[in-house]
Amino acid sequence: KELLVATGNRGKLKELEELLSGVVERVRSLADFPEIGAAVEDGATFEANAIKKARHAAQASGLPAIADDSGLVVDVLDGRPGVFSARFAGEGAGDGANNARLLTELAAVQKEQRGAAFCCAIAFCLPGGECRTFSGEVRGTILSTPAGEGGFGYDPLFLVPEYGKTMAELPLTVKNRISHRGRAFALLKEYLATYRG
Ligand code: ITT
Repeated sequence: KELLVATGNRGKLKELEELLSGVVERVRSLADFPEIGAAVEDGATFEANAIKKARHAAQASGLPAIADDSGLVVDVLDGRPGVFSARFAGEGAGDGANNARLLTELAAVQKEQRGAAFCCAIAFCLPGGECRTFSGEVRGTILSTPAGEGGFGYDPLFLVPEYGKTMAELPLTVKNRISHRGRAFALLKEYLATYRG
């Protein structure tokens, strides 16, 4: 069985490929389908955006596809940046600029008020258009200075209390076990075990 992973984010792709190893026979990426353009991510929720991306990729490729829409939901920012996490510091902003923006917005916020969650929705779509979504979440605290070289995005600022380490300080296998993406993926995996396509 082949599965297309529809993401342009290299950090996500690496994590999803690791999670999928042994689950599907062959993982394809958008690199194999240069003709597939980006889907418009104008949904109000992670689930809606994940479906937009996966449905577009499945229809254009003729393969079952998954897409991940995820982000950081910060308590004191009333849930921002949420679905806008990739462009918190503006369209095309990189991880560095987004992290800097987060630190600026939280500059006056005390440690106890810096709670946040990483949220992830993974959509699985068939070429015919049928989709399912699976969601996961992990809670943590936003630090004032980055730590760690692993992961991507906001990981260096996201402290996982149970480990006393940031997501960027945890090995990929550990991050995948506890993360929003890992949790959403576990539900997808259960579903795929029963799916006969
Ligand atoms: P695709 O849509 O092509 O998959 P993207 O980077 O645009 O890639 P999103 O719209 O879902 O993806 O944005 C998610 C953003 O949330 C991402 O850019 C990160 O900054 C952040 N994010 C998501 N998961 C994360 C994780 O595991 N660790 C750190 N940051 C994460």
